[in-house]
Amino acid sequence: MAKKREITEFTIDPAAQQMLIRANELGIGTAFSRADNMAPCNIGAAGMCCKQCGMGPCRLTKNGDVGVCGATLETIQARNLTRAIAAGSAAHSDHGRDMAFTLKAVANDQTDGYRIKDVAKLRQVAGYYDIKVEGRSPKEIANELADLYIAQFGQQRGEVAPARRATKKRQQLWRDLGVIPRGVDREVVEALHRTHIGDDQDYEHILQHAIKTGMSDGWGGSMIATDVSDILFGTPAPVLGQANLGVLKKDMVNVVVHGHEPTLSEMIVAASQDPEIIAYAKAAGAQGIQLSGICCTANEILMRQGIPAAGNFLHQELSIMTGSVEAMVVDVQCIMQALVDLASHFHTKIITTSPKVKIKGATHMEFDEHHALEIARNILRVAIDNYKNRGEVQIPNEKEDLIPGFSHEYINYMLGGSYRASFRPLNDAIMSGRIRGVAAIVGCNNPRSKQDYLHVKVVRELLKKDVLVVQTGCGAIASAKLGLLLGEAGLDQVGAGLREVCETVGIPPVLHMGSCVDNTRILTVLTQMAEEGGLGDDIDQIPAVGLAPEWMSEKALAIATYCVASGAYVIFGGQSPIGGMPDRVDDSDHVLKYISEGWEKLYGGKLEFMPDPDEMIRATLAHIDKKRAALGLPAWDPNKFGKSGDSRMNDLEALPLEQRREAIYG
Ligand code: SF4
Ligand code: MSK
Repeated sequence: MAKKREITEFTIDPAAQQMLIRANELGIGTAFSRADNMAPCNIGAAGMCCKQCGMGPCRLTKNGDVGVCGATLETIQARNLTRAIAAGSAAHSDHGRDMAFTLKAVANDQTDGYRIKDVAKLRQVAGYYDIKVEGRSPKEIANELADLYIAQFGQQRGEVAPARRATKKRQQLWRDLGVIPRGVDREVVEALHRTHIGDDQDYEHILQHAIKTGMSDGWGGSMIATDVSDILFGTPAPVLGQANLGVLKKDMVNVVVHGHEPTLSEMIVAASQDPEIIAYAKAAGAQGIQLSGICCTANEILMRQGIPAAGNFLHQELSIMTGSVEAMVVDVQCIMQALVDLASHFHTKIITTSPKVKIKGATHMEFDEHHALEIARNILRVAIDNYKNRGEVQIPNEKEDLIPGFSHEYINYMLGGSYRASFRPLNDAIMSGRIRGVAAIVGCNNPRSKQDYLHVKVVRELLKKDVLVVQTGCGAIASAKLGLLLGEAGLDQVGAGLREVCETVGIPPVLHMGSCVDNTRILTVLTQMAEEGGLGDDIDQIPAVGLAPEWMSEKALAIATYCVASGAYVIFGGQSPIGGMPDRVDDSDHVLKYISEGWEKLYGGKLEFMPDPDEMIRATLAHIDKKRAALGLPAWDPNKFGKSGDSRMNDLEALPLEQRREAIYG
């Protein structure tokens, strides 16, 4: 029987703890309690079970075991991992496909609420593909770009177009290894074909296709999703936002948007500002409409519009538990089926909107980009009509300010300004050792670990060691809830060199770069850093590491795979899905070793799983230092910097006038 955890072991967030106490009082289960009640299957968790055909399921627990068909453990593990990567790539990429179709509809005046908001980004992206921009209207350019992007999904031969945005060296490596995706759908379909009973049975060969499939996400569907979102809704730049359950309002109609695609949520934002809808809410007795987000939908509207985030993945149930949410509007991905049953204890309406996602018991109001604004208004009217049904409300006070919106374009601009925007200052700061390296700390929450604990522990420790942190997805919201995404609040917790850079440029030490599809922004930053010079000529030479301390989704595995293919060292926390078992000493770690040492030899990047956060931190710093040494950069010295900029001014101001003069003029 698994051990039952105390509430303080479920989460470090006091707002979440308060809601979990309420759940206990009301006798309502949550993902946290269900995780305790559901002991994971050891065999499945270690990737040692195959149910690919009706001769199985086959469980390979003892040395030398093979499946009924003769499949070995490494074949089964490689197949399981590849299928997960294919599912994750499919999810992200389908999101990208829908965005491309929306762009096509906007270009042809077939929508009622969208417009091309960022023409500069449209022209920039068109330029990557030699789409003519001079003398053409934005809609003409968008139409051609939409056609090109839609074609990437069904393309059968050649190379997906966004792959040409990688460094020349990386492109050549991929070509030599035969892993540039031909088309997004083709690679996902082939992954499923190869892993069917009786197909590809050489684990290294299967995993080569896993790389190609993951790349169809990162250098395909996800990159397309990010580009089109920026073109239609604006490239993010810093805005002031707030995060945690305290953003819900007692006297307003609370509508929580949850999922991933910004197409509907952006329209709900627009509709919520419609005077007619506001008047409708006031007529219902509320002060207005309070919109907030959960998961990556939260990130999308937070970084573009400053709409507050009610929380990350594990806050979806807890927000309903406040009793203050009139409607939770969901689209795709990371939506718990448990929401409907949980909502039945309160007055909350769960509204599904995607033609791909229905949940028994939820209200379905299908989204159609051609009539998006009207559908958004109708959804808000349903929420407003539900305001009168509220029962007892208990909203935690916790909320923190944050500054999200650090797109790669903005990072480039902030480092050099409009006339000399460049990654040069960042590269210089790394080369000098003011910044030791960069860590991208991304990904989900997982109720099998303590919510936010691993994220925040790793972030805090790396900041102290002068590592600049960039974040996306639910990890970014974890740091936001603790105030790490707000300049001054975070700066007293960082190393002296990093602090100097943050003070000089005027940035927080943790940069929020968007949702989980926006991990492609990190690829772009790393590529541009490599092209800027001084840090080698490809991503695998940059002192940088990617971490997903609390991962849980198949999308996270797809992200890890395309990052490895791009040259990054990726560390996942928690359980490895191909961990093997101590009883099986023969071949249970072949796949684990291959995605680390084997992939590193081929791509310069590797994927490893480490449940212990201290080990994650040690491995991250060791990798960064190894890359610094390989580049011939000075070893990181914690005492070398920190006596210029604001901190020097503060020290000087503390001195008596004569001594201050002496210190300045000698
Ligand atoms: Fe068993 Fe082979 Fe069928 Fe898998 S494919 S379930 S190992 S018989
Ligand atoms: S929402 S995939 S829990 S980051 Fe993108 Fe969060 Fe992970 Fe879903």
